[in-house]
Amino acid sequence: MSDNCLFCKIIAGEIPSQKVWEDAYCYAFRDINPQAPVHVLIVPKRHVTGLNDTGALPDQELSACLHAARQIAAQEGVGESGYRLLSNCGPHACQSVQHLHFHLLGGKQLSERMD
Ligand code: DGP
Repeated sequence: MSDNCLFCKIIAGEIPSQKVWEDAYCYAFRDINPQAPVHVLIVPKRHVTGLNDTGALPDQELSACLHAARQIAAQEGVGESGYRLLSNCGPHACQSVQHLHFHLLGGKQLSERMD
């Protein structure tokens, strides 16, 4: 856990969240500002700042987030209709929380554009 990290506090239960998934390595909860009918944030429990910092995350813990995404998509009913999984890294991508997280978006037709 990193002091003053919002997502570490959410994982620890110090800040409330709408949990949708938890396993040994990752935690997932609904985004406070949803951009789609399904908008879930999937975060590793270990604090790493973002995609540039995944060298500090054991492979098993990184892959756990991806396996969780597949299962959350099914749980949320978008596994077949489709969903997008993305992670913003750095200022040009508008990363606002410095704890690695994956946005899982679905439940509507998403734009073909990625920007
Ligand atoms: P990003 O911009 O990629 O760093 O995404 C951060 C996301 O975190 C953003 O979509 C809003 C969400 N968020 C920020 N603060 C909170 C919070 O306190 N609770 C929840 N559930 N989501 C939050």
